[in-house]
Amino acid sequence: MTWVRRRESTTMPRHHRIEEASNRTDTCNIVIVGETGVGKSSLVNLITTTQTAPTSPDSMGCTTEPTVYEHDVMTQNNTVKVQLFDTAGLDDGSEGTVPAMQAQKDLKTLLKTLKKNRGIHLLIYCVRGTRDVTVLQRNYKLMHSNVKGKVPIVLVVTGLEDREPDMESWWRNNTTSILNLGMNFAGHACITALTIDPADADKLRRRREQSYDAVCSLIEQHCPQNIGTPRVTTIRPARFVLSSQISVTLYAAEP
Ligand SMILES: Nc1nc2c(ncn2[C@@H]2O[C@H](COP(=O)(O)OP(=O)(O)OP(=O)(O)O)[C@@H](O)[C@H]2O)c(=O)[nH]1
Ligand SMILES: [Mg+2]
Repeated sequence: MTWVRRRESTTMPRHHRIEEASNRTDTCNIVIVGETGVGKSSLVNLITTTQTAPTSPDSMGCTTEPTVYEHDVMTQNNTVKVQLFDTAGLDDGSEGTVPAMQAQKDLKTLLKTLKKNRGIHLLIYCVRGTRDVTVLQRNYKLMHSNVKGKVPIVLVVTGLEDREPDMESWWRNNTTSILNLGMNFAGHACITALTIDPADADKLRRRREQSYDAVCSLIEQHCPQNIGTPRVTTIRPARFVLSSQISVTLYAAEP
């Protein structure tokens, strides 16, 4: 498996890096969108089984500009080469690190750049399971108006590590409200994106594993299967148990 974070470059302006990524013909382009602090960057780390995307509990906003992460997602039947576009939180207000208007403008520019080049294959709307569903409508409308039904939008609900009887019960309890609010998702995953450490209980580990599988399955279902070929095919690693060692291995594989 190879893992590459697009590195910051002092010589190439940011829009060129996104432009370059948007021109790649061999990847599935996935854009992750949502409010500040809902777990967008943690979701990147869940998918890539690394801690490379910076995360923070700070309500002021951690991700300040669109950042692209390249990864081979291994599913049960396939390997899908993806570019994950992590974005700034949409609801920072005017006080946050990235004011709401700027975050919306950056998102619009990113989506436009991708559309003009190789396209967007999947939009992930990342939300926190503790929030009332009525507040999800505003950003859903924003995303929908940007892609006009041409790109599947899937919902990823984070923060469900303690949800009983299971994480999926969030969806069962909220499906009707979501439909009544006019939100139509092509798929969903109810997850925890919490980082696991060796001292965590088995239940949390299992839920994190389920979360990984659910998100990879969403990607497999919604990304075209015939984009490019995997760089290297490996046996799925023993994730979470040896996460720090795996990070080292992944970085060692960087070209
Ligand atoms: N309990 C819990 N915490 C989570 C989960 N996912 C993320 N977090 C925590 O929430 C905080 C914010 O996570 P980030 O991944 O930085 O959120 P973000 O959406 O990228 O935030 P911005 O970049 O600021 O927009 C961090 O402290 C994470 O550890 C989850 O599923 N459950
Ligand atoms: Mg972030």
